[in-house]
Amino acid sequence: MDFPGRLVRLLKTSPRVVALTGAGVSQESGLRTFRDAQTGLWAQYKSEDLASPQAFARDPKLVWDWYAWRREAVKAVRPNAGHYALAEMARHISNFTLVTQNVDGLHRMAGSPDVIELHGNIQRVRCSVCGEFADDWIDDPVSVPRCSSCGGMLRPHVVWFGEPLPRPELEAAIEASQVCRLFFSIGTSGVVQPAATLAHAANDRGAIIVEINAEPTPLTSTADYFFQGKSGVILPELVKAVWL
Ligand code: BV8
Ligand code: ZN
Repeated sequence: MDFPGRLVRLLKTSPRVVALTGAGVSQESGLRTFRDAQTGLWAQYKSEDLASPQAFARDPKLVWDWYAWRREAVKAVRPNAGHYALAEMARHISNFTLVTQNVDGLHRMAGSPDVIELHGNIQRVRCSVCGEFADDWIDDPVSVPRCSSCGGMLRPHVVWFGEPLPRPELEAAIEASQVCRLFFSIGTSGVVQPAATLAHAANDRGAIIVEINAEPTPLTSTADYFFQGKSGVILPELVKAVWL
């Protein structure tokens, strides 16, 4: 695959780089994206309706089981070449910040230990009352497992719609986006806020915007470069073109 010389030369100079990823980067690992997440018994629910404090208040067991189902789906897959290529980029670029909207933990598994998980991590569980993390719990068919400290219901350590993002992670992502020279937006439809503002924060300060996505998004008209296709194919090609 050919890449514009200007982009390759820029990457060789090891500029400050931010990469924001979404569900599309995990699609080639066999995980459904958010927009086409609902299959089988969950098909009758909109993701946004299950991923909210209101849904948990209304039917905690339904929401708990949905996350248990997704947790098993994540356990059954492995990172793909796109995840590994981003981990490789971090080895070549001194100031590389990887930010993800994904809760699947696949970036960590691919060797990106300092990935900023803006929306949490589905493998982690905490108490919905006292906030204490639980490393293990007893799943039973009728009720949501309880916190061993206060007896409150356990919940996934993810950010639900209507809930604020964790401040340290959000601030770190905004700061990095405001000073980067190159901003990659990869496998995200760019509709969920405030994550979708990061590319614009970078663009407003003159950064070069590179979008890699299977289809155009609201960001495409702003991007300096748009590579349409699969991130698990394009990212390894880019790494090869620049550093190998
Ligand atoms: C908040 C965790 C306030 C849970 C998630 C302003 C305007 C409008 C609405 C809002 C606004 N501000 C806030 C809102 C509301 C809301 C929001 O943005 N709604 C959207 C739907 C309009 N935002 C919130 O509620 C946020 N909280 O605002 O709190 C507040 C503040 C202070 C105090 C109190 C309250 C919280 C947002 C986070 C929600 N949690 N996930 C869980 O996972 O269960 S969001 C979840 O959905 C994911 O994490 C991800 O962020 C998002 C899905 O988006 P993508 O990752 O982009 O995935 P998608 O499927 O959409 O697209 C995939 C793309 O990949 C596609 O384009 C496809 O073409 C492409 N693709 C597919 N395969 C490939 C590929 N590309 C490359 N290669 C491939 N192989
Ligand atoms: Zn508790």
